Amino acid sequence: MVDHALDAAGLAAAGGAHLSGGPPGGEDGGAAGQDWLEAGRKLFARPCRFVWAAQALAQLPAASLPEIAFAGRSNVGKSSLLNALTGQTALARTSSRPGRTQQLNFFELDGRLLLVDMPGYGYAEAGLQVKQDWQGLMFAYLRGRATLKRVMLLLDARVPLKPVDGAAADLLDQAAVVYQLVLTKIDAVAPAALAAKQAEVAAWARRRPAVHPEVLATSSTTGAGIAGLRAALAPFAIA
Ligand SMILES: Nc1nc2c(ncn2[C@@H]2O[C@H](COP(=O)(O)OP(=O)(O)OP(=O)(O)O)[C@@H](O)[C@H]2O)c(=O)[nH]1
Ligand SMILES: [Mg+2]
Repeated sequence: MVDHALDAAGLAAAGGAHLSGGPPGGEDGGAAGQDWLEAGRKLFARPCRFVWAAQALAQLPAASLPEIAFAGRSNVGKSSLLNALTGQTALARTSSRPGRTQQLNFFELDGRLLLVDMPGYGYAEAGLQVKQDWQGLMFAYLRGRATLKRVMLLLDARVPLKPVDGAAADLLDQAAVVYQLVLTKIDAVAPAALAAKQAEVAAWARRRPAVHPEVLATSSTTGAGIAGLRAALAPFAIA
């Protein structure tokens, strides 16, 4: 398993405390933005491997490296996004049927960052017990994990926001876990619809205290926005 220990100073130096996690200047603007793009490109070109799966809180790996969790409704494209980020086709298992990921899956990137693929919430067809188990684990993890630096909260660009998305955002706001909204599947919407979606999501986020102001837009299918997402995550990796 992961054997790196980090103290608070190390985490601050890694960027969790003083870098906001976004490439300053945006994906195409400014020298600092370009630096993060390059840092993200290099980081995600490094090996990434599955290290752990947890089905219950007691099974979580010891907190060590900074963690980035990918959360969102079932089928929103969390596992696909992890594969796109790491340039691997089958690192995380994906499926067209909701409910594919049923554990917290931990992936170690270059010994510098943990990426956590979460089970989806809001999966209507799951049995009540299964649903309560997954969601209980997911929420307990999000609320209580000391090394969790940021949650990427994924929203499907093709479908309206759902009450369960609001519930997840409420939980993160209450737990004061900084989270960033990431639209997925933007290849499947026309430019005008995407612009309307971005405005809708930005308005939805406006009064939420713990949300990062920048909404990212991605497609795991075409690779759109993936470089920007890598740049947003690069500041959290230990040096
Ligand atoms: N068009 C399009 N389809 C996508 C994209 N990303 C994922 N999908 C599809 O969406 C479906 C769900 O993808 P997953 O990555 O398994 O979704 P998930 O959020 O991990 O789902 P759970 O593990 O069930 O919570 C699959 O059929 C993917 O092929 C994308 O960028 N564009
Ligand atoms: Mg999944």
